Amino acid sequence: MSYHSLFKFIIIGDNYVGKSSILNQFLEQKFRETGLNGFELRTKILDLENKQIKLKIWDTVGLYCYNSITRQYYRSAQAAIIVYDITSRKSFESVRNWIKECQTYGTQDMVIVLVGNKIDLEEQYNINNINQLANEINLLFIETSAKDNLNIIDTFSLAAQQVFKIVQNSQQKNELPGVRIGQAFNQTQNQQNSSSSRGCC
Ligand SMILES: Nc1nc2c(ncn2[C@@H]2O[C@H](COP(=O)(O)OP(=O)(O)OP(=O)(O)O)[C@@H](O)[C@H]2O)c(=O)[nH]1
Ligand SMILES: [Mg+2]
Repeated sequence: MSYHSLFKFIIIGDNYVGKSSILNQFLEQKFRETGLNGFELRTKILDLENKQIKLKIWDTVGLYCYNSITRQYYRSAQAAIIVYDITSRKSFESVRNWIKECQTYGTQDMVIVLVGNKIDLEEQYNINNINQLANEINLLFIETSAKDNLNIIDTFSLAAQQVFKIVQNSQQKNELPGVRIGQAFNQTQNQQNSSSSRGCC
């Protein structure tokens, strides 16, 4: 399928926060109660202001012992989606570490979107200084529910919009930070496609 631009994302965050569930909801409009575990490259065409954007997204495993594997994927990613669980203070406290990982192993203009997932469990909300963190580090911030399909598409659209802006700015300066922009053609609003693969990006 033809597309206007290709963007690469990585989804990170502690174990069990719902990274794979967010991706499943985004790609397949499905939610499973049982967790999924593993590194996986997943792709989807996203419609962004009538442009077909191909997203390649690396799903990662949040356990510390997998961090060295995750680090291999930062450099090629234009955006990192950092997920925490709104019912888990520990997963929120890890956010700073995940940001540090992005700053250390990612590119300088990497877009970071902070996602507070499981908002359907609002009664167990356990985070209070989120706005402070988002302002302090100048992050984009959104709350989601993979279970109820709340703000899932918006999360990826938000990241893609920011990457698009950066690409346009660098094109004006004649720099291209590893993003391929093709000719837009055959654009239709409803052209959406999803697939999954375990191959290399
Ligand atoms: N209530 C609720 N449960 C969720 C939501 N998202 C994920 N879960 C559940 O949380 C658990 C962990 O979800 P996963 O998607 O496997 O988490 P993960 O971040 O991919 O975990 P790792 O791959 O092990 O790092 C699963 O039991 C999911 O069903 C949500 O939005 N609401
Ligand atoms: Mg997972």
